[in-house]
Parts: sequence; C-alpha cells; structure tokens
Amino acid sequence: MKHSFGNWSQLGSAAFPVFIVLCAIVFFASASLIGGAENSQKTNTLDSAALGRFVDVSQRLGVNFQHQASHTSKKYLPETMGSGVALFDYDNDGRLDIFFVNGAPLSDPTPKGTIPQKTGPKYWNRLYHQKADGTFEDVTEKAGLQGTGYGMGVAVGDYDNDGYEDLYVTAYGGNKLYHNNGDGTFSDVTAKAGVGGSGWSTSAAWVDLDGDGFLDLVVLRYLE
Ligand SMILES: [Ca+2]
Ligand SMILES: [Ca+2]
Repeated sequence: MKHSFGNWSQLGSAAFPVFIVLCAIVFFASASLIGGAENSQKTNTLDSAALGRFVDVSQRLGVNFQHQASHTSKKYLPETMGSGVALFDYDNDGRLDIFFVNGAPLSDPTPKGTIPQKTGPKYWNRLYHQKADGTFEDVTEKAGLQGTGYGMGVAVGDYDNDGYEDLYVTAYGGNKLYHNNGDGTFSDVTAKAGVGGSGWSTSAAWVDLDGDGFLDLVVLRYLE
C-alpha cells in the first residue's frame, strides 16, 4: 500500500482526479453491463413465458359475443350443446371476419313439435367485421344474418363462384343458405336453392363431390 501511495504521490496531485474519473468509468461500465445482462434476462424470461401462451383479446378487440343456451329442467339435448363459428373474409378486404352461431330460448317443458325461435337480439347469430386496425365491429343487422331457430353449425363456401364466400347455417328449427351479395349484405336464398331440410341439423360442409367446379353441400342431421 505504501508503495502504491508512493507512486501516486510521485505523480502529483493532478493524478488523483484522473483516478476518480477512471473509477467512475469502470463503475458505470460495470453497472451498465450488469443492467444489460439483467434486462436481457428479463427479456428472455418474457419471451419464454410468452411462448405457447394464448391471450384472450376478445373484449379488447370488440368481440363481445356470448352464446345463449336455454336452461330448462328437462335439459333438452340442444341446450347441452355449443354452436359453430366461422372465420372467413366476407368482404374480400384481406382480413378475416367472424361469424358466430347462437341458440334460442326453449319453454319448460317444450311441447312436442315446437320450432325454437330467436325471440330477441341476444339470441341472434352475429357477424363481426374486422377493421383495418385489427378491432371488430358488429355488422349483423346490416348483413341481415340474425338467423332463425336454435343455431348449431355453419359452413362457408362460394357456391355460386361469384368471388364472395356464402354461408350455410344449420339449426334446430330451419337451416338457411345466405348468399353474399358482395356489398356487406346477405340474402336468404334457402327456398330458391332447395336446401332448407327439416328437423335438427348439426354440421354441414361444402365440397365439390363430382369435380364440376360447383360446390355441393353435405348436411348432417342428428336425432328426431
Ligand atoms: Ca374481411
Ligand atoms: Ca358466392
């Protein structure tokens, strides 16, 4: 120690401030390195925590659909089931939109042969249009897709090859084929197309069974 102080003494009083500055540089450089390492570790921890995780952004993006099931003491089969959803770009703007199928109320008990009806907006099927900023807006009424019956499933397909995806919606209480008019609205063309079916339908699929370039429709039915 004496030797060291001797050297500093020989360098004179001007060397002391230089020593302080050097110490300060070393200190802040070390702190910076340690801080950088800590930040890097935090980032890595966040990255690894985010990997494989999904975050519910429904409310934040404006998707506030809530499926409505009836709740009778009889626990009828339709009310024990969920319903379908379709992600498709109905307006060809390059962004996926969302269509939800919804239930309907049932009386308790429900007389045999009753056709369930959607009695109000909370039972409507819903179409959400994705806006340019990634949020969604409810365009159900404008699109005319409120629906009927106790909804079950949905199948998307451009059955008439006009470049716009159309919808086939199954329900207990009447299936519907909706033609996409290309202007944000849909028309019920079920009767004209002869695809109403009856009873209780569940799933459906569009597929070109015979390769003629026109989609064919497969509809699955459940119980009587
Ligand atoms: Ca779209
Ligand atoms: Ca079409």
